Amino acid sequence: MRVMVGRTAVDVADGATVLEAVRASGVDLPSLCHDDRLSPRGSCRTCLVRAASRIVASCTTPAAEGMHVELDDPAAQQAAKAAVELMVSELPARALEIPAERSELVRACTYFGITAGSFAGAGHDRGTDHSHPYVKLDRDLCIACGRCVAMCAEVQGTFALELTGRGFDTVVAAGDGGPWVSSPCVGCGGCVDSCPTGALSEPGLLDLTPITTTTTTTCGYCGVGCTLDVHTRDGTIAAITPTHGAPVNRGHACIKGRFAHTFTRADDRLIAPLVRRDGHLVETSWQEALTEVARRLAGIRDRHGPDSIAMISSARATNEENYLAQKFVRTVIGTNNIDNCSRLCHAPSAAGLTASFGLAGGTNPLDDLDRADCVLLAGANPTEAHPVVGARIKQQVLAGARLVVIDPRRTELAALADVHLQARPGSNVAVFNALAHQLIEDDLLAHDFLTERTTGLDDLTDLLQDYAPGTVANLADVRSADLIDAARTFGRAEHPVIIYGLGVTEHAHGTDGVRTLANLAILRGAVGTPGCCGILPLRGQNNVQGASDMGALPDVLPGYQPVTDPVLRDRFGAAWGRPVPERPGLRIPQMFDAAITGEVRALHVIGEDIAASDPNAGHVRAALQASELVVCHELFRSQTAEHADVVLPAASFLEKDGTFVNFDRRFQRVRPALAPPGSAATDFDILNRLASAMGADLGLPEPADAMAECASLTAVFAGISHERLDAEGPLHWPCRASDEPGEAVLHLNGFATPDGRAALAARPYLPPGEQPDAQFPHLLVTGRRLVHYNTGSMTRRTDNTALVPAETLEIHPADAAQLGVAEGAAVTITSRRGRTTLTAHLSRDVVPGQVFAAFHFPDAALNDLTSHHTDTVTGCPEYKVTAVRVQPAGQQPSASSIEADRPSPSPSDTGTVDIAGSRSGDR
Ligand SMILES: Nc1nc2c(c(=O)[nH]1)N[C@H]1C(S)=C(S)[C@@H](COP(=O)(O)OP(=O)(O)OC[C@H]3O[C@@H](n4cnc5c(=O)[nH]c(N)nc54)[C@H](O)[C@@H]3O)O[C@H]1N2
Ligand SMILES: Nc1nc2c(c(=O)[nH]1)N[C@H]1C(S)=C(S)[C@@H](COP(=O)(O)OP(=O)(O)OC[C@H]3O[C@@H](n4cnc5c(=O)[nH]c(N)nc54)[C@H](O)[C@@H]3O)O[C@H]1N2
Ligand SMILES: [Mo]
Repeated sequence: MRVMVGRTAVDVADGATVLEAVRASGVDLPSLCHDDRLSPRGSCRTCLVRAASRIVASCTTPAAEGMHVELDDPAAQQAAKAAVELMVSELPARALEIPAERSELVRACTYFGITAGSFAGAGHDRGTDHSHPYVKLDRDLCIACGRCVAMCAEVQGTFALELTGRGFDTVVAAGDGGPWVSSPCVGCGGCVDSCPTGALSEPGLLDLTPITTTTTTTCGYCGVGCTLDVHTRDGTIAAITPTHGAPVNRGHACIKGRFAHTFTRADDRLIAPLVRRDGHLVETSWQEALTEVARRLAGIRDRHGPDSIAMISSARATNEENYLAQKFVRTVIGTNNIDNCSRLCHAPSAAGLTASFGLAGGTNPLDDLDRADCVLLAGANPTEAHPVVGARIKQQVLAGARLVVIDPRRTELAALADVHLQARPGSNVAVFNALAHQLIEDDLLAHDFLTERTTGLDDLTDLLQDYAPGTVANLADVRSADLIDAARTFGRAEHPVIIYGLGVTEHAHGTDGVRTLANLAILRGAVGTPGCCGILPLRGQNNVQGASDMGALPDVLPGYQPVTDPVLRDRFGAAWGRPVPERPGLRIPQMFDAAITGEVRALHVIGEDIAASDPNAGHVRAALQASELVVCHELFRSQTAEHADVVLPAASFLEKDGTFVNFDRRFQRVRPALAPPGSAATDFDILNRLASAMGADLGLPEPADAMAECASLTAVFAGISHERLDAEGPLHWPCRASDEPGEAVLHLNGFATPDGRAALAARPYLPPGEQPDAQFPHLLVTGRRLVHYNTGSMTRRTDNTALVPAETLEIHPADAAQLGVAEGAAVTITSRRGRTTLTAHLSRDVVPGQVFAAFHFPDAALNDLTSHHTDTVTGCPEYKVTAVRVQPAGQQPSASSIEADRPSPSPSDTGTVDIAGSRSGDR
C-alpha cells in the first residue's frame, strides 16, 4: 500500500506500521522501546507523529492506504521530545558520550536537539554488574524500556531478565537479582543488541574508536548457519552482531557465534608451518614445508600406490575447499580415500534419508517450524547445540505447539515437553517402532498418501506386531502409557515436524534409527505434501552438509553421484583431465585400521582433531604413530598436530572466502572479515599450492571458480554461484538453474527415490554394540554443552572458559550415594579401553545407571573410553553408548580389564534378535 510521509510517497507491505512507513521514507525516527524482532509495546512515546489527523505512537499504529503521516506536527514533536527529556533527566550526562552508532538514545537527543544540560541524573549511583564475561550492565544508563526483557523472553525464550524497582529506580535485573553470571542468562547477546542506551553492553563495544569495516558472513560454529555482521577495527574484531532480517537466524545468535571470536588472535595460533625435526615440531617456511609434503606424498604414492594415501577433509572448511580437497585426492593422488566428519555424526542421516526419500538432506526449511503444531524432538539438545533453533522451538511451544522429546536425559526442552520419553540409550528403533505401532493401532494414518506415494506398508505392519508399547516399555525403560501418549500427540497433530540429532545417529544402528523415525513422518503424510513440516536432521558442523555435498566422501562425487558409475566417472574425468579412480575409498574408521596394518602410509588431515574427537582414541593414536607421513592443516597445535610430521597453519572461517551449506540445505556466503595471522593461509590456497608443488594445476585459482566448476558438473547445484548468492542471498539446493529459486521443501512433486515413492522401512530393534555388565555397570552418554564447541580448540581460547572452565561427569544422586561420591569429588571412569578422571556433578537430569559428559576438554579424554562399535550401514561411531565403571578417584581398577589395542572388527556382525529377549544390562 502507498503512504505519504511528509511529502514522500512510500510503498509498504500490508500490515506495516506507521513507524515502518516512516523508516522506509529514510527518516530515523527515534523509537526507544521498539525493536523489529519484538512485539510492539508503544510505551516510550518517543515515536509520536500525526497520522490520519491524530497523534499516535507510530510503532503500534497500522499504516493504511493513502494515509498521511506528518513528522513535523508541533504537538506530536513536543510530546515526544518531552518524553525523551523526562527520561534523560534521570541519566548521567556520560550517556551522551556513547558513539551515536551504538546508542539510539544519543540519536534521539540529536533528533530532538536535546543537549547535555537536560541530563541531571549524575547523582544516582546504582552501580554496575560486570560479573558476566560478555554482558556488562551499567544500571545508571537504564531507561527501563523493557527491550532486553522482551528479547530474552520473546526471542531467546530464556526469561532470565526482569525490570525491578519502582518509578525512576526501575532497572533491569537478571535471575533473582544476584550477579548476572549466576543467572539463567545464556549469553546470546540479544539484550545487548537491543539496548538503546548502552546500559547493557559488551566489552570493547562502547569505547569506540570508530569501527572501520563491517563484513556480513556466515557463522563457522554449528550447522544452523546464522548470518553475522563482523565489525572490525584496526584489523581485529571489535564485535560480532547478528544480521537483522537474516533468513535463518532473524537477528538472533548464540554465545559462540556472537562472542567467541578471540581465538582468532590467540597467542598460540599457528602463524607459520611446522615440520618435525629430531622428533620436535619446528617452524619453517612454506616453501620448505610444501616441498617436503609434496616429495613425501609423491614418494608414497609411487612406491605403494595411490590407495596408500588417505585424506580427511574438514566440515569446518568451505564448500570450495572441500571441492578442491576431493579433486586433489582424486586427481593428483589418484584415490577415493577421502572422508569427512559427517562419518562421525550424520552419515546415518544421509544414508537413511536417501533410502527413505531419495535425497540426503532434511526435507523442509526451518521456517516451516513456524507452522508446526507438534514438534517431535528425538536425540537432540538444540538449546545447547543449535541454540537459535532451540529458541525457535521454545517459542513455538510457548505459542501452543505440543512437544514430544525422546532423550535419555532431561534436557531443557525435555523439561518443557508434553511427553518426555526418557528412553534407554540405544533403544531408539524399538521406541520409534512402538510409536508407529500405535499410529496403526489408532488408525492415525494418511491412507491416501500411503497408497499413492509410499511402499513397504505391509512389511512394516507385519513387523510392528512385535512392537506393542507394552513390550517396548520394558526394553526402553519407559512407561507404556507415555509411548501411547507420545504417539497420539504426534499422530493427532495436523502439522507435525520431526527434528533429530546425534542421539539417533551415533549408534550401532543409527541408520535404522533414521529410517524408523522417517517412518513416522511417512505414516502421517507429514513429508512431501503441501503444508507439511517434514523431518529435519540437526546437522552439526557449520559445513558438514556442504563437505558431503561437495563429494568429500569415499563413495560419491559432488552431489552424491556414485563413483562406481562409469558414466559419471567419465564426465568428471573429462572435466578434470584425469581419470577418476574407480574403487570406492576408505571411511574414517577404516583409514585408521589400514594405517595400523600398513595399507595406508600417509594421513592428510584438514581441520579435524582426529586424536581427540574420533572414538577409541588409543586406536587413533596407534594409527597416527604407524603412519609414515601425517600432514595436518590446523589453527592450533591440536592433539593431532602433536602427532604430525608437517603442520600447515590454516585460516579460520572469519578469514575465508567461499560458502557453507547449513543444516536446512542453504548455500550461504562466507566472507573474510580479517586477514589470517602471520603466514597462515586458507585451506583453499594450501591445497592449490601443494598441488603445484606436486607438479599439478587444479585449475581453480579462486573459490568462485571452484563453485562454478562444481555447479557445471552437478545438476542439483547447477543454479548456484557466488555472484547469485551475493545478489540474492542464501539459496536452497536442489537449485537446478540460474533462474530457479531453489527447492526449500523437497519431494512435493514426487520422492527422489528410483520409484518416486517414499520407502517405509521394516527394521527390527537390535541391541547396541556395547552393553553394561557386572564389570562395567554404568552407561556413559557423551554429547555437548552450550558454551563449548567440539574439541574446544576455539571456545577454550575465549572467555567462554570463564563460564565453563572444565568438564564434569553428570551422575544421578542415587548412584553417587551408592558410590560414596559427593558433589565436586574426583571420580575415575573406566571403560574396556581406557580410563579418565573427572569431577562429579550430581544431577537428576540423568537417570540412575547412566552418566553424561561432553568432549570439549582434552584432559577429559572421553574418547579414550569410547568404543570401536559403529553403525552397521555407515560406520558412524557408537558415541552414545559406552559401558563404564565409575569409582571414587584413588580406588583404582585393575589394569587387566582394559583391552589392548587391536583393529576394529568388521561391521555388521549383528544378526536379528527377538526383541522381548534382547534386554540386557540392568539399572
Ligand atoms: N554448543 C555446541 N554446539 C554444537 C556442538 C558443540 O560441540 N557444542 N557441536 C556441533 C556438532 S558437530 C553436532 S553433530 C551437533 C550435535 O547436536 P546434538 O545432536 O543435539 O548433540 P548431542 O549433545 O551430542 O546429542 C543429543 C542428545 O542425544 C541424546 N541421546 C543419547 N543417546 C540417545 C538415544 O539412544 N536415544 C535418544 N533418543 N537420544 C539419545 C543425548 O542425551 C543428547 O541430549 O551440535 C553442533 N553444535
Ligand atoms: N565422545 C564423543 N566424541 C565425538 C562426538 C560425540 O558426540 N561424543 N561427536 C563427534 C562429532 S558429531 C563430530 S562432528 C566430531 C568433531 O570433531 P572435530 O572435527 O575434530 O572437532 P572440531 O573441534 O570441530 O574441529 C576440528 C579442528 O579443526 C580446526 N579448525 C577449525 N576451523 C578450521 C578451518 O577452517 N581450517 C582448518 N584447517 N582447521 C580448522 C580446529 O582448530 C579443530 O582443531 O567429534 C566427534 N566426536
Ligand atoms: Mo558433528
